[in-house]
Amino acid sequence: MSNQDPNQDPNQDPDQDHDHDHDHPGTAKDEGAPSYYAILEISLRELLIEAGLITADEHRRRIDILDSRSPALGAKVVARAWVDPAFKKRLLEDGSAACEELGVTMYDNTRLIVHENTDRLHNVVVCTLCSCYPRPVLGLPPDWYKNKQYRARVVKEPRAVLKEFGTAIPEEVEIRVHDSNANMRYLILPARPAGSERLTEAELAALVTRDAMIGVTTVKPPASGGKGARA
Ligand SMILES: [Co+2]
Repeated sequence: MSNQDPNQDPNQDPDQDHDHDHDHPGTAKDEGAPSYYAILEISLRELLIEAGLITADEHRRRIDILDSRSPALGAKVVARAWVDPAFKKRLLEDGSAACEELGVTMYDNTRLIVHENTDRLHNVVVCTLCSCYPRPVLGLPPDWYKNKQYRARVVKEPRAVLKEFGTAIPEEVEIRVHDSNANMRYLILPARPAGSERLTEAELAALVTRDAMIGVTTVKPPASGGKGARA
């Protein structure tokens, strides 16, 4: 442990980095005592149930729906669009309806809009205001998506921000930034990588990452070229 001497830095959080050989009331670490936010959540939930605004069962079912969402769903949608041109057309016309076709329900009454990345256009998603995100198809947003730096900078200097993600977009490729809101959520349909021609739909889905569906990265060609790759 660094900072053995608590007098070294008077501004340092006294709980941060010293030896815990004494008790902090209410902050027991090993017993798994609830955090401030956990207590807040429990209090609010119990009040809502007590007031008859929600039932405990409704709450539990809602949490189950949220927990069931992950980038695997979005990847499934992307892979289907890559192998099925008719589905891709429907997806670009009405993202919500096309996802529902694959059993991905839009439980939160948001409209899903899908934008396709091509060799002339690169799309990227942000919520400049807060953290609106296509949760039905991707689950919870990553921390950086909610970060103020990302939200402020990607609209002003998208090319530079993408570069920081390791994504170099050629100058001749236009970049469009899509600002999500309470009603409209965006999913990016990444370009299908070269060398993936003979992969199965499931193998294609395995290539698709969360970040590629937000638009901060691209989908990389299959490792070692994949079994269907050209030499
Ligand atoms: Co928002």
